[in-house]
Amino acid sequence: MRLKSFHAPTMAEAMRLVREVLGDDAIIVATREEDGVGVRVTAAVEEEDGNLPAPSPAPVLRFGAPLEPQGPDVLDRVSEVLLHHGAPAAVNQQIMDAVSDLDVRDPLAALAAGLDQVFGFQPLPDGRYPRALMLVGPPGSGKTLTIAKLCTRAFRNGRPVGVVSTDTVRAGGIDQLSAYTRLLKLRLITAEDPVALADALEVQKGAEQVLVDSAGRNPYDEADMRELRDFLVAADIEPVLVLPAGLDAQEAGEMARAFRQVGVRRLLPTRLDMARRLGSLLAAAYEAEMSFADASATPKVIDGLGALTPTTLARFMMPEEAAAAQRRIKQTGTHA
Ligand SMILES: Nc1nc2c(ncn2[C@@H]2O[C@H](COP(=O)(O)OP(=O)(O)O)[C@@H](O)[C@H]2O)c(=O)[nH]1
Ligand SMILES: [Mg+2]
Repeated sequence: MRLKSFHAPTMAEAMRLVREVLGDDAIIVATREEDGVGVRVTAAVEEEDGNLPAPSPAPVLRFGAPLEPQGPDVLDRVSEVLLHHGAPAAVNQQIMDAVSDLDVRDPLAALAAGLDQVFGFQPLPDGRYPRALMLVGPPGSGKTLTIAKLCTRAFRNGRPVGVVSTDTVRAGGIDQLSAYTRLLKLRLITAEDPVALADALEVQKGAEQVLVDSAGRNPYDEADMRELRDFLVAADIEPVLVLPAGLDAQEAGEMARAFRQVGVRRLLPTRLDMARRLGSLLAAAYEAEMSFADASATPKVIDGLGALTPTTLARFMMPEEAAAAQRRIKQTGTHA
């Protein structure tokens, strides 16, 4: 499900825009009066959410169906779920403020719409991209496995990518990745220092996309982060922070802020399959003002990486509701 917001002076105009852009199958998730400027309508269309092993879409109102105001139970449920996940109070408050302003009768859809208003969602490019993408983060966060997943995904879509590793100091840093690239018949170039990285990217210039693996960094160690920054300014490189789910929320927020200092704007969470509390991810994205990119939810290299959307994130946060929605769809064959 893809959510999109429309602003217009009147409700009729907003509905016309929804229909024009998203078609008759659009689902109205929420409507909101905006003082003095008109209305904001959030609508959704069903579409594949990559291959994250998440449950089904949330049941929401079909286009044209009358809007039912949300009951207090919707707000209670969203609030309960947010408390369970343990994000900092300021983050929860922002989400609750956004959700309270909406008319949604379903907790899953309400949470998705709230997340959509508070966070940015910017999936990694699939296809030609001018900047090399360098995955950065603390040791063991899942950078190398994610590079392998991205290579595999690109390979399956018939788009071989260029791969460079800068993780040359740690024993085995290269071996782990070269085992995957060999299978995919991709050439892995290693670059020991920023100058070598610039040269490696020059060599890979023809590739549709270049992925760069990096050594784990201690975000609180100035020398470590200076070294990372030296790599990042070597060429036109976009860093993406890889952070595992399940960390302490305050810690994750502080770590993400340190990576923001070296220019990171996108967050790619991993180990969604191994955590029941995702407050640390909300804290990281919120405090470091990062958008959510894709997410990893299995240790298997062939799948489990997909774009994180407000809906997929809400499903991971509300697995019970997501499973119930899945069962309803199986029984009735509809989302309504
Ligand atoms: N269950 C699970 N394990 C993961 C996921 N992502 C990474 N891992 C595991 O986390 C460990 C560290 O991953 P690795 O890619 O080597 O981390 P790096 O040090 O950041 O390169 C490995 O055992 C991975 O298999 C995930 O989404 N789910
Ligand atoms: Mg690694």
